[in-house]
Amino acid sequence: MIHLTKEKIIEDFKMRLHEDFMIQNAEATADERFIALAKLIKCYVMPDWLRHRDEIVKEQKKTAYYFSIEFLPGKMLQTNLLNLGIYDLVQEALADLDVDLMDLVAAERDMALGNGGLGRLASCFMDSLPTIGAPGFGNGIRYKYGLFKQKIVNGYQVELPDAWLPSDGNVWETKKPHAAVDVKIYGNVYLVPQENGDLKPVYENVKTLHAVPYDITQIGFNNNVVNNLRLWDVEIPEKYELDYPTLADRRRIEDITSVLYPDDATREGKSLRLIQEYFMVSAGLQTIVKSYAKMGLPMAQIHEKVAVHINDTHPAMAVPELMRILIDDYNLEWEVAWATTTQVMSYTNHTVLSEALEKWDADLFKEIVPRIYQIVGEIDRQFVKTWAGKVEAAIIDRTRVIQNGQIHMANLSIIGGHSVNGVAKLHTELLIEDVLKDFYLLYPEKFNNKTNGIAQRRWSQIANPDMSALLDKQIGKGWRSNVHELSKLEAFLDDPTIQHDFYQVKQANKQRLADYVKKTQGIDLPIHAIFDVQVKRLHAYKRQLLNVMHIIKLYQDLKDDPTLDITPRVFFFGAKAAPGYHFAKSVIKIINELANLINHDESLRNQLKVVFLENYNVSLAELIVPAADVSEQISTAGKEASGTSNMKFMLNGAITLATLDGANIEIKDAVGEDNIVIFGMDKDAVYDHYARHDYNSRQIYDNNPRLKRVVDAFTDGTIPNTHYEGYEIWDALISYNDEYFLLEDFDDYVAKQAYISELYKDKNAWQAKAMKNIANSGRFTSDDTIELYAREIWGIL
Ligand code: 26M
Repeated sequence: MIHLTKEKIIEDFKMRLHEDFMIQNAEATADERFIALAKLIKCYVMPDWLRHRDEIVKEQKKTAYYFSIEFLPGKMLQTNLLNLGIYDLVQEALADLDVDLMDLVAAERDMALGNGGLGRLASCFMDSLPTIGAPGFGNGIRYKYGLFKQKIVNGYQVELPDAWLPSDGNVWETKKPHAAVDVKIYGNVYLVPQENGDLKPVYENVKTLHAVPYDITQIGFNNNVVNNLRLWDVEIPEKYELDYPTLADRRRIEDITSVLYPDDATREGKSLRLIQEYFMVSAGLQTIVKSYAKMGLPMAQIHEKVAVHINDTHPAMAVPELMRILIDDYNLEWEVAWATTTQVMSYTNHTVLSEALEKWDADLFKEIVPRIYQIVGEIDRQFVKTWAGKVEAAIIDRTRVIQNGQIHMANLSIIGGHSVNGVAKLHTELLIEDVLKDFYLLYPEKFNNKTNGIAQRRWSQIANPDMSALLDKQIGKGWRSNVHELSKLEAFLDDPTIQHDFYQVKQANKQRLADYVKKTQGIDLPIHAIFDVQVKRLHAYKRQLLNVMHIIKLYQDLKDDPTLDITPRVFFFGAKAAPGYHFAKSVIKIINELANLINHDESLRNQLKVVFLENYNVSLAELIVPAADVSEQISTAGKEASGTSNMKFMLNGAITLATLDGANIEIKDAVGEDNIVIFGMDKDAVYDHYARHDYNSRQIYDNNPRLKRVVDAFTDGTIPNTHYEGYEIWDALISYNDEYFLLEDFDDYVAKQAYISELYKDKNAWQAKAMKNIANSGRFTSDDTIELYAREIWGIL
């Protein structure tokens, strides 16, 4: 990057304000200043971006494209400044102008084009790809509305549109009209014989969508490498405006990139969603093939220069779409096209939940993408032909792409690629031995694990500046560029002075969160209490309800004995429920009413507080995670593919209270059993219940009076204003046999919570464990995760 001084930044910043807003700095709003600074950053990185692109083109470097229907970057200003190495310089320059950088940070809107873990992971990878110097680009959709904004009204979740995009666009993006491509949907396709006997598709009555890309630079950490996230928007080109004569017609088209589907782990077979998927895949692949074609190399070898990653099955149509382009546009033979396509494609699975497995009705598929439907049919036929007689017919029936009139997107992704990975060791094992075991029999060589990681710079240097300063003092600044140096902290775990320093940092972060809660909800929180946090999407398998049951138990204990002293606790929840997920919404209502009950009960003497944080998102996470003492990771063993907030909390010195699920297991391996609190059934115990069909929640309920009293609190009027919700929950736990085993895990959970309460009384012992967690968190950097993808799956390094 160009050499910058404070003076130059001041001069450039003022110039931007003058040019763009015709205003002096003194009169500018935070909004205007933010935009001016963001534009300045774009300008500063441009030479690096152009150079890196030129380098890739000139050296014909193999490039990976990460296709994802979701990206969840949150705010970008601080990361960009940090990665450019000008954070402090800019902060000082602004201070000279009487401007607080934090006011500009506050002015930026969260970019929330994702639901949760999967989208946030994609964004962590976007940060890490340029950081390791890899040619890796994102490909997604520029939704006009991101994940809904959550309001809590009378304890209920209300969803409002997230109008994140200003009318003149997002400052970080650059519209590239010259790079637009056309995407065809609907209509009829006929295969017409050519003179040479080849069949060529002829289209009739298609709708043509104009896909326009917007590029967002992705800046590597301190290395002058700049990559790109390309998000596609839809437009109606003048050329095709006759196809869309009415306003209603036009609106239907604009709808395609209008809103992110807010379902996480459940899917709805909506046609608009299928169009979104194809739109993004087709626009992305057409562009990629065009740029490969410019190299003048044979199409049959495209896999030597291009890798396409399918992030969950949502972009699975990349397989038939690449086949379509190679066969229809470049005249490749089926076998040749197939050989290269399967080498190009790779796929990550993010969940074992069967309700999340993406399937589409063949009729809908055929209507919307008729040519793709034909190709999928051929992929299916070839697959059956290949395996017929070689394996049991039943295996073929279970693994083929088209089954009972449905297209199975996971099957398509696995058959059409060379790599399938899970996102944590246990998750990959489960794919191999259970969920995808038939595929493992056919293609054992395709399976591999890539445990998730996180963008650690964001979750330490940006989110937790006080801890970062303390680390600098204790172990030097090297950890800022090499997180593995956090292990240097191992030498100080038992030093009481340093333990105390970390305790003070934590308390200061807790105060910041408490101030926020006071400001937004008017609740006073004692920061000497344990801050116990569960923030993630609301889902039955994540078991927020188990956490609630423990809170009810504590409440009952305190009501039974008004003189009882417990280690004070504040329980924090942050969670959005999918708008159609009734049960999840009932849990939100219960949490809010329970919070209301507890927070206003003076007889509890401030020993117990419950806070539901409205509209949990990336920015809020940056406030919450550094303030946590306890990280709740309590999913039913085997259900949470990995989890990534668990890694963020660990990095910030929280103690993990967890089941042996997802990456929790790897956290345990990293810190040792004494520095994490594990409870409940493991995956084998859960699977034994499945195999034996012997789980009986009613029996547990009948034989455990303490537990019975907690469960009955949902219906006996203990929690006000939750009549229907309470019965719904009671039914799920008792009448419907407690699908996620809350009752079986309850006693152990309560016991381990009691252990945590004891442990917290010994501040030094607690801090030693917290520091042990920080010291061993380096292994969860997404820089390393993505390097493994780059080397082992994509072959781009
Ligand atoms: C599908 C169809 C229609 C609408 C929405 C969907 C859909 C969207 C998101 C389905 C699943 C979605 O996300 C799954 C997910 O986020 N999985 C999480 O991935 C993380 C990153 O790998 C893991 O850490 C989490 O454990 C896993 O739950």
